[in-house]
Amino acid sequence: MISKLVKLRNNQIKPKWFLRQAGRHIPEYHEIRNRHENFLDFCLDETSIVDATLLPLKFYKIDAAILFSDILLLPHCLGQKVTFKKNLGPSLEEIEINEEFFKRKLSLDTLLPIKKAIYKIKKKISPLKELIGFCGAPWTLACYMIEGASSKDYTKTRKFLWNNEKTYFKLINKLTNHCVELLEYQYLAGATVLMIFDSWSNMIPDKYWVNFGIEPTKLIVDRLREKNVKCPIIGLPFKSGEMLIQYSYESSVDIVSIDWKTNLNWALKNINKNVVSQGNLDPVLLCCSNLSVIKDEVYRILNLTKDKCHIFNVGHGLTPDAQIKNVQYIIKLIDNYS
Ligand code: 1CP
Repeated sequence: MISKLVKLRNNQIKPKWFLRQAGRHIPEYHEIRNRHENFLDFCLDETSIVDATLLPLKFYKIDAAILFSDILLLPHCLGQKVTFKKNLGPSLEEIEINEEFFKRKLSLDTLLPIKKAIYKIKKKISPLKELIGFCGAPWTLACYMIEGASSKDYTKTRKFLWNNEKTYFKLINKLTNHCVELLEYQYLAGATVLMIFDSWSNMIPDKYWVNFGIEPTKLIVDRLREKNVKCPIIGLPFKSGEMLIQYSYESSVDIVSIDWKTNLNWALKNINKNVVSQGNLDPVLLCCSNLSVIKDEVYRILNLTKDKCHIFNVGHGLTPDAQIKNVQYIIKLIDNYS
């Protein structure tokens, strides 16, 4: 499987790309964004998907394009209305998690523009570059679907869990199946790496961490392998603390994303040695005006990962105020590091 992963494991290549690289920090992004009033229309417009996906490759010498999409397309394809209000983030229609809901099918037809966009992107990028498709992990999707919005603590979701444990397990199971469908769809269209974002795994009550933080991801990866999906799969268990270690052994992912809060030295010593690591740079550093501060941090990561299989990346998404020249500076530092 996956000659590039083997090369990476043998430390022959040091790949780099940036989480949320296509987004709001590049001025041209806003020109593409402004073609559409509704963000989901943007995510389902073939030309805009192609343009936004390719945009960061015009500015940065990076090894991967990340498909311009959003994890909340999945609830949308399940018939839950999703809207994005400017500066307020997503808003999801309140739904009843009842028998009718459990019968709903994922409307893959809605995703046809994504399939067509993937074909086009693949024709336009070098075969040496990866195209990363992705989905939200079941726990994170459930958080948005129940809470109805972003939240600091997902109280409504956790209350729902404690009051309706059985239904919650059923919901996670349903979302797990849909994640498999969505990722397989992206893979068959041409994505060469898949990623599972568990952006709110830090909200999983400890009692349920294995049930909701590890098992669904393991099921997704194992089912994709049964379906002959052969590409590398990345997991991002955001701010999972010590659970990162168990996740690296038991989730079946090939690559584990290390967030910016985690001690990289500790993580590298303790994670499964068969798993490739990615990330850890604080994305906020890319807004910093002092280049020597940036250099110190980049070197800290490069030195710690010198003899390891590590993909250089940020430890969470780039923020809208990230500076293009800082990203370019970091890429130069990585390329010149020996
Ligand atoms: O930016 C890119 O490189 C493009 C691809 C991309 C990705 C990988 C977007 C476009 N969204 C995502 C994933 C995503 N979406 C995640 C997982 C990664 C992470 O943890 O950051 C999450 C949690 C979302 C949900 C989401 N989409 C939010 C809420 C974030 C929160 O704090 O709760 C928001 C605001 C969005 C909208 C969105 N998605 C993507 C962009 C560029 C935007 C901004 C929309 C705009 O105003 O233009």
